[in-house]
Amino acid sequence: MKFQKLSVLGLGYIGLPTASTFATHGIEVVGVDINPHIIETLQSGGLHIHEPGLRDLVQDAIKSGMLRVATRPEPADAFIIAVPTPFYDSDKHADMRAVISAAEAITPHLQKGNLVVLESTSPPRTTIDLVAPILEKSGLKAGVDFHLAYSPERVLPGQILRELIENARVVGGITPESAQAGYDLYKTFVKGEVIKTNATTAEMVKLMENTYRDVNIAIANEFSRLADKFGIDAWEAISLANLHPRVEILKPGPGVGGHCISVDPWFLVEAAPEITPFIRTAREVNDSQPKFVVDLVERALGSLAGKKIAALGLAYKPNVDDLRESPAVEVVRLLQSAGASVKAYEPFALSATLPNINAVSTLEEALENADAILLLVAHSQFKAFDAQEIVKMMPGHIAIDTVNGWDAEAWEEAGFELARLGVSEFKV
Ligand code: SAJ
Repeated sequence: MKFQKLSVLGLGYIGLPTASTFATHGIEVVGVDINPHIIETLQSGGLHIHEPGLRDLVQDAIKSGMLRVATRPEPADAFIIAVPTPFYDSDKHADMRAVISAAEAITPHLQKGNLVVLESTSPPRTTIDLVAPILEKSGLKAGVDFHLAYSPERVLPGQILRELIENARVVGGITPESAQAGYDLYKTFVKGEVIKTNATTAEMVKLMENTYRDVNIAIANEFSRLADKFGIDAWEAISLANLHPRVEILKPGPGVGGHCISVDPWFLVEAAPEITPFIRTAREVNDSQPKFVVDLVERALGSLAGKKIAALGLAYKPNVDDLRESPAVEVVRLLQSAGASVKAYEPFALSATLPNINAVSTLEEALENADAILLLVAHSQFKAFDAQEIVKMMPGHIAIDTVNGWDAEAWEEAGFELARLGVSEFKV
């Protein structure tokens, strides 16, 4: 199938790079977002999200005339839905309202022979049970009059533009013809393999990938607790275990954040709670890791009440500016509730404001008067710290490393007492 015009609904971390990449590969693209502020920002040459290389790509696409942005969709050969599917906070139910609205916005424009692809991470069977019936209100039949497919994005924030083109891509159709139509669309720019399957399998693939990672991080976190209890160094033990040819343990840390891995496993638990106790437990282990870190800090400091702590990093992982679902933010909040006074320094997001968090804009400010320095994110610039310099910048001599970012000998030589996650030195 040949595509001349495409409409991408949702211009966020996935939709905008996808729309721009299609536009720079010869397809006329209308990028749609319901948020007029985003449309105005893009039209005036700005960008509402941070991703290396994205600004240039978007500008090239807009200047070439192949990418236009608008608040409503218009008729096209194909439609891609790339809107967020977050969770309701309290009961962990998927919030599918944006997917429903996007499908409803496409329906009046749907024509015979069109292709619709859902990319948003969704519970199993969403394409068939939720999206198809909405689109069929057009009077056209899914899989007969128009093609319908699910294709998950699998790109890593920070490397989206490269991974979008190079990663293998799964396209699941509600019929083999729909899968083929999706294949033809993504082959416009995907250099990795494009594999055809059915829609529900493709939905499950995405959820299984992120759940696999979540449970593997949970076991690493549990190992860090066991190491602490039995007086060994978890990092050393993990690296020794990983010498085994069939073992690859991930890294412990203050918890799992971001809008993907800390969220996606809940789609499976919500869809089938009675047969997913393991996935649920892994989520709970990772969600309780910030509390474990706070206990570690308390042991290192004796007590938390009135203590001044410089917290380094608020992002959900190293070298990104994304603070969503960040365990570092949770650690800071828990420390404050326990009576500590925390100054947080996040060099990747200096202008971010978070309710009730005292984010400072320089390292000096974070460290003045501090009793302890707490490493929460393994940003390269934090790992490169010279302990001899840091010791001169703060009155306290306690350092806590939750990400194995600092060399114990160097920090102890500089005069610090170093507590490390997964290394038992401060007994309960
Ligand atoms: N983390 C650990 N220990 C580790 C690895 C990660 O504690 O050994 C933590 C990180 O610090 C972070 C969280 O896990 O808080 C997630 O980080 P990540 O780098 O593992 O993944 P994301 O969330 O940035 O991106 C993931 C990717 N999925 C997989 O690797 C299976 C990406 O390919 C997906 O496209 C993305 O989720 C998504 O959008 O779903």
